[in-house]
Amino acid sequence: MTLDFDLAGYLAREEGRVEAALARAMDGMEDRLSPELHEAVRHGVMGGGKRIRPILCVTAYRAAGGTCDDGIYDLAAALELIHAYSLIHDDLPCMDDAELRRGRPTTHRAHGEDRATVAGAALIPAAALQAWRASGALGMDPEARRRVVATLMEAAGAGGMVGGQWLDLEGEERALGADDLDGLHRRKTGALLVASLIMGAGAAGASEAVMNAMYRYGRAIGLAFQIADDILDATSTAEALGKNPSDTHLGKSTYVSLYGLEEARRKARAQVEGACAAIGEVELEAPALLALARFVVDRRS
Ligand code: GRG
Repeated sequence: MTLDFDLAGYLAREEGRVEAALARAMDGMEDRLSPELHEAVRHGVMGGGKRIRPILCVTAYRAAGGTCDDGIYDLAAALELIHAYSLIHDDLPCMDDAELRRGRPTTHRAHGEDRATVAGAALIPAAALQAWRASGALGMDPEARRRVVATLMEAAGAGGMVGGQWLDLEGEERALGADDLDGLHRRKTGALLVASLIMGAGAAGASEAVMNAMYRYGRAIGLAFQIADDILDATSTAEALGKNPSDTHLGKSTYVSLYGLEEARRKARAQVEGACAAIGEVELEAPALLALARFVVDRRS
């Protein structure tokens, strides 16, 4: 069913619309930040990347019957603001101490550690405000708006990305078992991917069955995404990835160190099949979601 789907064309179109929404978000922050800090924020947000989280959000929205085509991109941009903050902070000297991100110097290398730290922090409330305002502009009722902001903040917080980051730091130089590795990545990487789908489908007023399918799809592609990330870190180059491979040097347990390359690839494919099955079970006509699930493991960066 996905064979005829023009994923490259779809990604190019969607990326363009996400970029426009992010540019609007950056303009909206300009009068509240000094020019230097605004530049650091822009460096972290506008520096490329696949934009997979907002693209999943708008794709889930449309698959669930959403029709307000422009406004959904402003809601989806809130996910990318959280993602951008996490990358800025993850690259800091006290974290991964990375030089390169998306083929350019990391935010702290380009703008200094103090500005990068504050720029990342500024993006967290900015994302919550972005989600609140965009959900209002979409005409969502107050309870649905509250849920959409709570979904984003819960995924970003201690039970999600930040909690996963801490487990990741604690796990350095230790050999983690399968359950610990899954638990860590369901929080660190998976939670925001799940939130992308739930926010998009929720904004469309999806039924409980569809929300449930989106949740299962998101959980599966979340793990597949991280397995693919570990495989790329082990097999690719800084030039192709736009960042330096770092897992070995940081002493991290990965799906490759735990299972080996071939088994890790098999596990990623199995998660993709599970994700597609979840969509099939509720009979959603969503070729873009099926194609995106495969993209998560076939991507080159
Ligand atoms: C509070 C100091 C402090 C640090 C916390 C929250 C956090 C920093 C880090 C979260 C960890 C993290 C960066 C998770 C995401 C991991 C991941 C797979 C990133 C790559 O995402 P892609 O491939 O990147 O979507 P692009 O560049 O395409 O957007």
